[in-house]
Amino acid sequence: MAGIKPGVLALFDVDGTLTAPRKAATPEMLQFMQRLRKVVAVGVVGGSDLVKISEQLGKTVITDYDYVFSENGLVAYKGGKLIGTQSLKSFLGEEKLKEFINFTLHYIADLDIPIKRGTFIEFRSGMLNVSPIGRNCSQEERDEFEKYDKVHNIRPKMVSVLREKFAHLNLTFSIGGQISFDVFPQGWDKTYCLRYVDEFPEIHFFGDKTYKGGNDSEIYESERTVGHTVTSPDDTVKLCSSLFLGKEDADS
Ligand code: M1P
Repeated sequence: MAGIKPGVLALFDVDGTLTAPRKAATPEMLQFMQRLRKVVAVGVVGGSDLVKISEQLGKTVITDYDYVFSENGLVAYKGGKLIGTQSLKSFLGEEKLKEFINFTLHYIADLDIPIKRGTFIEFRSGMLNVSPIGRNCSQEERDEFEKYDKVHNIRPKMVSVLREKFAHLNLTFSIGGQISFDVFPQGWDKTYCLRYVDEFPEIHFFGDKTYKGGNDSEIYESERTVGHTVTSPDDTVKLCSSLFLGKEDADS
């Protein structure tokens, strides 16, 4: 494990913390992370699947970091090797899954929003990702939907209907990005990944959505982590520089 401060892990959310939402990390950020790895162990934990995390952090992401936790850690990699997966299909069973998917697709079909594209439900290993506009919209359409949603609350309204209808399934609905929300069993939030890092007595977590209801809130509040709220990738670099690399770096 890399790092001259043994027992310390710096764990980062992706969107809004290492990158602008759904955008690729800058070369400077990727270099900074490798510099940090010389001092402490470094992990990333995102709500997205590995394909999207790789688009943002690079194709070699699983070997570039000590830990990579995609889907909140429901799919976990250590030192480039897969160390754990969780299956929503096995957990819920086909009948309950089908009931949920059917209802959700009907709800989206009846939804009157300016435009719709494709891939309204993405079936992942440990979660479903539901998007009213459809995941294969363009970047411009994605940005427009986000603005529209802020005014019309399409996702919050949909989540409250699904939460009530499927209360018996004890699901968590997490709005972490621009056009969608994640659905997974209670407890399968980002704290899930902490089971893989027991060996670290000191875990620093960095995230932008650390407020109540944000998809970083549970891990930020966990007793296992020292939580840090950041406002942008630049803020992340600044904070980590002063915490781990010494004061002068904070201003460079
Ligand atoms: O990492 C935050 C979220 O990023 C994406 O959200 P969206 O496509 O709505 O911007 C998704 O991959 C989502 O699962 C993830 O939580």
